Amino acid sequence: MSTTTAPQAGGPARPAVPRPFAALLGVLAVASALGAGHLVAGLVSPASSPYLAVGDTTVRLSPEWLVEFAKSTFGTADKPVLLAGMAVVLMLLAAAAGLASRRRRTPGTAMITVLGVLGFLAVGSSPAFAALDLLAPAVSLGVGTTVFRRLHALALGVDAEPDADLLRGRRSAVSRRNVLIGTSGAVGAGALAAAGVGQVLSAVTTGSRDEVTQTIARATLTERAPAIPPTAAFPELGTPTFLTANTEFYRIDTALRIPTLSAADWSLRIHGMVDNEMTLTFADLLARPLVERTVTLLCVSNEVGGDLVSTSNFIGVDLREILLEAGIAPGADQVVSTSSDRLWNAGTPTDVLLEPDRGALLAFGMNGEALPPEHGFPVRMVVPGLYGYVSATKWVTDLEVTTFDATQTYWLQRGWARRAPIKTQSRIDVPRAFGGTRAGRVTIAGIAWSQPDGIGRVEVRVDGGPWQDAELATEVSGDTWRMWRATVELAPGSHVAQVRATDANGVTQTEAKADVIPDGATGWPAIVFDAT
Ligand SMILES: Nc1nc2c(c(=O)[nH]1)N[C@H]1C(S)=C(S)[C@@H](COP(=O)(O)O)O[C@H]1N2
Ligand SMILES: [Mo]
Repeated sequence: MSTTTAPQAGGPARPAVPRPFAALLGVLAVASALGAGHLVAGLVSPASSPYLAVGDTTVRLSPEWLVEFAKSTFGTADKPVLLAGMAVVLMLLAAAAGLASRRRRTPGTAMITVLGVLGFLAVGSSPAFAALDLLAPAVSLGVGTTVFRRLHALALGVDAEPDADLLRGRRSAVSRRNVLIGTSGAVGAGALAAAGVGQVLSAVTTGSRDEVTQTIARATLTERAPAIPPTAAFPELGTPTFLTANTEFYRIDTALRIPTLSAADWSLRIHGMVDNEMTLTFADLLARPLVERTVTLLCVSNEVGGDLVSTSNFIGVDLREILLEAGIAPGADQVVSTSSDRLWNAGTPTDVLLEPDRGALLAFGMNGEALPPEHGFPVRMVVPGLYGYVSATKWVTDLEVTTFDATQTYWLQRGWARRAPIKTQSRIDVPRAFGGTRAGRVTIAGIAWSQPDGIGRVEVRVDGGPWQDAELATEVSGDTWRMWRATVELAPGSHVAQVRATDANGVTQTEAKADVIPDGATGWPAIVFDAT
């Protein structure tokens, strides 16, 4: 059995790689390039895999009609279909590169280099590009050209010594062929193994908190939170800082075990009374306009004077726009949001979510980093102006558009109200309750809130005397708390200070005391303290 091309008449012909081997060389070179690139990307930065980057770039550069066509034809399989299609095209190009190089390796090397450069361009043009991302395409290019050169030399050898092989009775030709087959098999297996290990590593790092934090740092926000002026808070007096540090943010949930879902595995299903059922992945969120909103969150269980209130810059996407895309059917008055562990849900009034100025969010960022696991990583809901139990679902993975009559959510089954807008409230932070202060000029300071319109006035009084206007700190937004302070003249002894807030529309918080259940505590905060 001859595996070689017969020498042509009229002079010593250049040895040529047998056709099947030629095609195989090209395929193996490109496969090892992609495998090695995927491996390095898995170690360094999953999105920098040249193969995936080319796929992402293809999607980004595709016309809208093509993307829509792919989605409607293949549904959620559109990405696997794209990647498989890319693999077929790449392997055909690779085989062509090999076949073009039966005698000289220059044409194949050139084609493989062009593919490598495409990988560089795809990685480099990614919206989330960082310099280290160039490592994977660089390794790809190096491995691809090296494998091609080495295998090509080996394959030429199969043809190069026909006469010597004849002299040695073909045994050497057969073994050369075997060496080539063995080496090819090893290279192919190595390429697959590298790709597989890269895939496993990517799954570990893709969508980790660190990765999401990096993505947030690089992201371009279409709406930025307002700057917080230093005059917005008086932490030096003893009120909270305007933004609450993530580690200080109050925490309320029923979770015994915090769900540990990576952003890569996260998806949100939007279904029920909608025109278009949707499933959004984390990548889908990142592809939307990203907004940052400063919101003060409150728990309905906050007692008058309590500390279940905190403020954060939340980064995410506008929830109203997503609901409009889903198309809410008439009659649907509730959106039920459920966490990934399915152990908790909340029902939010549809009309509130659809208010143009409400600013409801699917949030994944908190003060510039990914949500901490205990605050809902990877994605939670935030609706300014509603208590958490009817709006702020952490680890959210399911939104069902339905009616209040059809579904009773977690806390409603336990006696809490359907509708739970945050009530206008205030709190005295200094002096500390039952604490002491110096007699004479005494500063009383604290916070007040009235979402979404904001605070118009705060008054204090001491020992049942006349109400006195407090000085209001600079307002950041109606969706956040507002600090206030007042100075009073006090003789030594025990005193009672009281506060009451009035909203921007002139409505003063009620004096009537109410328990936290069913829809939030009311009453004027009061503290007792000593002046000495
Ligand atoms: N999955 C889930 N989400 C949840 C809860 C919960 O128990 N489980 N508690 C809610 C309540 S009652 C409040 S007040 C807020 C608190 O959010 P935080 O812990 O980030 O402050 O989350 C809401 N989201
Ligand atoms: Mo809550």
